[in-house]
Amino acid sequence: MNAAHSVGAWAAILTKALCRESGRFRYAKVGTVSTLERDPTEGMVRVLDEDGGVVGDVPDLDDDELVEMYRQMRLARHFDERAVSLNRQGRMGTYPPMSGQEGAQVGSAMAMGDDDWMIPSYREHAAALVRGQGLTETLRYWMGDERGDSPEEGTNVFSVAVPIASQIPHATGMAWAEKLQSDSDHGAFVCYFGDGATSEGDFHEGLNFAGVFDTPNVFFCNNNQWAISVPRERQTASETLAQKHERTGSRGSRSTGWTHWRCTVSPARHSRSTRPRGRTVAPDDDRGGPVPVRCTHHCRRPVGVPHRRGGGTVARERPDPRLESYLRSQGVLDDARVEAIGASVEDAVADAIDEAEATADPDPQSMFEHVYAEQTPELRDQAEQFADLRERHGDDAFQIE
Ligand SMILES: Cc1ncc(C[n+]2csc(CCOP(=O)(O)OP(=O)(O)O)c2C)c(N)n1
Ligand SMILES: [Mg+2]
Repeated sequence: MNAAHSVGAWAAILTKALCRESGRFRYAKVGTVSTLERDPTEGMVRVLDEDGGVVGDVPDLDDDELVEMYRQMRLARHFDERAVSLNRQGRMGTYPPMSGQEGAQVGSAMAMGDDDWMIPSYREHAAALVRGQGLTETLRYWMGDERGDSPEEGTNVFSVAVPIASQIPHATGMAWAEKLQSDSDHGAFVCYFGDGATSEGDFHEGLNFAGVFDTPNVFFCNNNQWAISVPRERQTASETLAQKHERTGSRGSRSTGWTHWRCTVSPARHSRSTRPRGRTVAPDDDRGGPVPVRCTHHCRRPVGVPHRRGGGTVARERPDPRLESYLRSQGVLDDARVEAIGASVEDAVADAIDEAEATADPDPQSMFEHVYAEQTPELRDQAEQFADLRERHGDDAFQIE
């Protein structure tokens, strides 16, 4: 078992432990470690060793929370594997896998309170799941049905953002709007993005604005070490990604209980031999953070459409075995319970796939309805042209073989 296990599982636990205080995010300024330049043991805070033995302070989370975290990570991983398989079988379109990042996603999402908002990129399936976004909806979305991107009322999950970093100014704007309505009682707006997003103008603008207006944001950088095929060390000359935050005047919360979590992560060190070496968060060392490592391709395109493989396809590490070992050693999990969790996870995903595939396709015309509240003249023209083409050639002419 290698260090990537600590990465996922303890990213989840420590992320949650660090971020939450009385059900709300609290200030925890964390940073990054450059992937190649730093000693991987520097500043390392470890809780468990490879075999699940305790080597640090175990965060104060009760057994039920830890088991739920374990279950959610297994569910997310199984969902991811099935989704990739559906894609390979031509049953689903593009799909961005998140295997290797489920620890950071599950931990951070479990740290959120009911009134917090999650503003995702395109890869936060596990975090959205924790927030209550249905697996069926996530599948529908990646099958090309926009209705899958309309989470139920109360889940507080914002739309998927495919344009890199575009969700960051949105998150800042949402938080600012909320703050203008109530300066005292509101949740945090937790915005997820990748390491590559920190090279975008939207990232700097969004964070600058958040600093100036002291908005209730948490910026959560899931540094999986790659922007498609470009490794972290070639994306920026900045020693750390966290440094990019510092000029925005990041600071802690005022009186409301929410805070800014300037979170940029990357304790996972990616060695040339593809053996990632992990480290986890230290609340007081001002460095570290959740530690995802992308364990598979950037995304899965429809069958027949090649995608440059790029890097990041490290061994398919799982975040849950170390946590499982620990929970077994505490008498919290045993074979029967682990098996039951595995079976329930498989059933849940199988049911979601059945349901998603049984859902009638949306009206193709509806794709013109989701961009603006009111259609622009250009979109109206396109919608009319499309309707005309459908009438003349039939919908079968638009099917992708
Ligand atoms: C504005 C914009 N530019 C380029 C792209 C093409 N693109 C899709 S994913 C990606 C890399 C993003 O990397 P990162 O932010 O690290 O997120 P990850 O995919 O690793 O989660 C790029 C450049 C895009 N979607 N949007
Ligand atoms: Mg990335």
